[in-house]
Amino acid sequence: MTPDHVILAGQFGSPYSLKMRAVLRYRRIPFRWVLRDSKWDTIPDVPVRIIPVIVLPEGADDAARVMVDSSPQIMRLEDVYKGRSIVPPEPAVAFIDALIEDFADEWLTKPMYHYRWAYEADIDKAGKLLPLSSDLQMGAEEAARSYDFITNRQIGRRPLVGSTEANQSIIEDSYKRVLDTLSTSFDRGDFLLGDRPGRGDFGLYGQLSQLAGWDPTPMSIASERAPKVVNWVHRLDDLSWLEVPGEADATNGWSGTGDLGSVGDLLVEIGRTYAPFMVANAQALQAGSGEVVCEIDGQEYRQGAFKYQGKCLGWLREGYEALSQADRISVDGILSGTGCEQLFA
Ligand SMILES: N[C@@H](CCC(=O)N[C@@H](CS)C(=O)NCC(=O)O)C(=O)O
Repeated sequence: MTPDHVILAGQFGSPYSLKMRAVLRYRRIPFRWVLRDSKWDTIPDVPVRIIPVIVLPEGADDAARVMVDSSPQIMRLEDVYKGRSIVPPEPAVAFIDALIEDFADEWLTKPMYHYRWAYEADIDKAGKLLPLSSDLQMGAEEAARSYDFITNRQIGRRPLVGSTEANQSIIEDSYKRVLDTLSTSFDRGDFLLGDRPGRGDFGLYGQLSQLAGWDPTPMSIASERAPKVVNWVHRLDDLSWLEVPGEADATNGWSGTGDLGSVGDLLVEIGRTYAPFMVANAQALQAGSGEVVCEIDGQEYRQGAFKYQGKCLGWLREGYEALSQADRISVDGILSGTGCEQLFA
């Protein structure tokens, strides 16, 4: 069957799936959501079995019609579909946006995974709910088997993303600071980089859809500490209603490079956590060492080296190198004093 629209195969408990669903809705790209691994899932095979999967319509010009990994999916959709872009036209602003997106995808996912698989109530909810996406008619015995399978597997994977007792306060404190800095941003405006959402907004939304909207422990922290963030998450889920000016419009809705004050604190958080981690991870990969050890917030942080995150930093560095000299000077000015400089040193 050849779809004449995009297919997005994902699940409700998957931050990256909801991120991509929000992007498609906001961009008004016709798509069909398919519950991955359910009886309705007949999408073609993918080389790496992760979610979400995007299947582009026939005629979308090459072999890579079936894709995983949300950031490349976003950029592919930008190529194929015009209008309501989520990439700011000014290269320096677009660069900062891409950095925020990567922070959300590669760092904020640590609190997301950690809270879900470290706390009793969260484990229990996830163990009961996640398996039902594949089969609502699942019987009690199979549900119990699936509960054991998924909770054991996911808890066993905690160290892979750094969710250990030793790292616990680093990860949890970072989540709380993200809630605080976003609350302050929403005192001033609706989105991070102007009057319209960018890649960074959607990256944050993906992880926060779970943290602030699904998993009991981080959800209660969010409603206590950051009600504006909870409301923002509800908004981001479907922004198809939001009218935005066209790209060619001089008042296109995006902040300029001189006007990024509202993300200053977030960049400091990125420089405090994600930056030392990503740099140490790249060094560990290069040295062929299995372990990342770095200092975050004056404490030692350890986890296994992660190949995909090495690639992510490589892409960011390529983006940095590709900036014109004038744009690089603007980016350097924005990042100066945030701790993010070390990513491109
Ligand atoms: N970098 C990917 C990450 C996607 C990902 O890690 N998906 C997870 C679930 S949210 C997954 O499918 N894991 C496979 C598994 O748990 O077996 C993206 O940006 O979409």
